[in-house]
Formats: sequence, C-alpha cells, structure tokens
Amino acid sequence: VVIKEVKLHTINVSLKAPFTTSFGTMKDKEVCLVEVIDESGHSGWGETVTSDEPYYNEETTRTAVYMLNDFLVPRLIKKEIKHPRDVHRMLSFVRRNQIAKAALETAVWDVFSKKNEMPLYEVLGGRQKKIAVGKSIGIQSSPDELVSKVGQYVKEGFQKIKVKIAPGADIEYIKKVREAFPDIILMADANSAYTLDDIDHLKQLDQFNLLMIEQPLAHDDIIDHSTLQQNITTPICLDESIHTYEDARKALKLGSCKIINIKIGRVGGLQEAIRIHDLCKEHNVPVWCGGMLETGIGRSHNLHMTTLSNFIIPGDTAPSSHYWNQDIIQEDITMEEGFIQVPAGTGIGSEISAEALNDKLVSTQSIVD
Ligand code: OSB
Ligand code: MG
Repeated sequence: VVIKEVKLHTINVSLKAPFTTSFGTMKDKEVCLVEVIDESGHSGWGETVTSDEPYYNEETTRTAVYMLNDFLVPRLIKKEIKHPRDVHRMLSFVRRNQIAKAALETAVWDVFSKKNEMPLYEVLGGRQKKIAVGKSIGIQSSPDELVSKVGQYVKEGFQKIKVKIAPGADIEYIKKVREAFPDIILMADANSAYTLDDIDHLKQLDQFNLLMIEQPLAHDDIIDHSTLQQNITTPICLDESIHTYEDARKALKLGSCKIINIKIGRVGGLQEAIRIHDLCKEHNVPVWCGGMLETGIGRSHNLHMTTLSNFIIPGDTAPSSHYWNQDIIQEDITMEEGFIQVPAGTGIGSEISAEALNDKLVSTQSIVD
C-alpha cells in the first residue's frame, strides 16, 4: 500500500465508571484515532492507547500526537509499503514512543487487510475465532465491595477475574475474594506497587492459588522480578517491563516471569507483538492480551491478535458496554457465555461510527506530506 493521507482524530471519551490502579484513577481521557488513507481510498484505523497522564508508561495522548505528526507519519507517507510487517522497522529511527508507533502501525495493518479483502486475523495468521474473556477490576473501597463486583462479573460469565492490588488493598482483599469464590480463575495486578523489601508480604499471596501476579515490581525492572520469582510460587506475569522482543527474550532467560501480558501499544505494534508471541510459544510460556481501556478500535485489534495460537489465557478485552455508554464503532463488541467473536469482515471488521466520532471529536489534523 501507499499511504496518501493520515488523519489524527483526537477524541474525548468518558468511562462509565472510574478505574483505579496503584498509579491513579482514570475517568475521562483524550485518545487519538489514527486514520490512514491509501491510494485506492480505503481507510485503516488505529488508536493511541494512551491516557492524559504519563502514569502507566512515559507516553500521553499529546506526546503520541506530537510524535505522530512531527516524526512518524511523515516517514511513512507516500512510501511504498510492501507489507505491514515492515512498518515497525520503518519507524525504528524514533526511539521508544511505542504507543504512538503502534497506533500508526496497526492502522496500516487494517488498511492493508482491507485492500486485500481479508480479515486482519488471516493476515496475522491467527485461527482462534472465539476469544475467551476476563475482567480487570480496579481497586475498590473495601474488600466487601470487591467481593460484590467479582460476584457480578462471575455471573456475567467472565472466565478470569483480575483484581488490581496495591499496598493497603491486597492480602485482605484477595483473601475475601478467594473465600467467597474458591474455584474461579483469579489473578492480581500490582502495576509496579512493590519492591523486593516486600518479598515476605507478597509470599502471603501464594496461599490463594492465583493464576499469576502481574507486574509486582518496578515498571522498568527484569532483574528483581527474577529474584522475586525464585522466592514465591505464584507465577509472575510481566506487563510494564516488556517493551520489545529483546526485553521478552532477556526476561525469559533470567526467569523473571512465567507468563507475558502482550499489549500491542506497549510493544510498538502488531509485528513486535507477533514476535513476542512466537518467542513465548517456543519457550512454552503462555501469553494473554492485556487491555488499556480502549475504544472499539483498539479492542478490535486486540481481538484479532488474540486469534494467534499461544493466547491461551483469557484476556482483559471486555465488551464495549463495560467501558462506554456509546462506543466509537458502529456495532458494540459483545460477549456470549464468556467469549467474544472476532468481528467479521475485512480489516479489523469494526466500522467507525461517523456520528459517535463527530460527537466526541476534539480536533482533526490532516497530514498529506
Ligand atoms: O495494567 O493492565 C493494566 C488499564 C490501564 C492501564 C493499565 C492496565 C489496565 C487494565 C485494564 O488492567 C484492562 C482493560 O479492561 O482494558
Ligand atoms: Mg497490567
């Protein structure tokens, strides 16, 4: 494909309910929808999975728009792109800024698939059409409140429950949930809230038969996680620490984790995500698809990626109605008996809703050269 024009649509979205993690609370956020238009007039879509603040990683929606507008888009525009797998390398002249890169790269995968009249998962080589769904639950005001939320989601059919933890909202919370639901697939996500000084504290989680603990230690660490893994039986899953294939390779070599959460945005796009997926598969390390409170555009990309064979743990990609009163795509992503069907059609399969876009639009920048 040849990209003739890129539109950066900044929109404002508001979560149905605030979502609290160890690094802060999210409610309203701006995100940027990247629309790439090819020579035949097809549009491909991607999303910056950023928020307004640099608390999850160093990027924000505004830094992503800046990187896209000044550096990333100009490098791609009017160039012959033989295959979207090449885009990651074409953008590697910019250090990091993975989320900005991923928003553009995923849009190219979408437009390439549409031009070739194929669903994205086929271009990616995926086969699993029914995606197992889990629910990520933010930090609640009390253990009882959490138990009631878990009960609600278990009843709705979610196949995995992930509970956000932080010092002061951890052992007691998980204990209550496990007592109330002895058999559910349960895990915790600390978003880097602990250090190695907390080894004895974290060891207490071993008694609750958790599927894993996600990112207990620093966002940029793979060394201390290796030490922690030697001292606890609960498998460690890395999220924040894995930005590249090389990070994943080193983490596996050091024994820093037994599972990896793959987020397309965090690793700079689908090509790098596939490489990490394949590496983990070779090492018999399961992966799953994390979430970043995306709109329907980002969630659709997540679903297509999850069709790859080593995604064997339910992901965090919950249905649209769990996040938004009105999603940005025409047809909501829905769940049936704990599964989401990958959207049918060419590309990501989900069409942008012009009405919803117009309703939420802050500004559009057009880049043509
Ligand atoms: O750590 O996985 C995380 C949301 C924002 C930033 C980081 C994380 C999350 C989630 C929510 O856990 C997952 C979702 O429902 O999209
Ligand atoms: Mg996480």
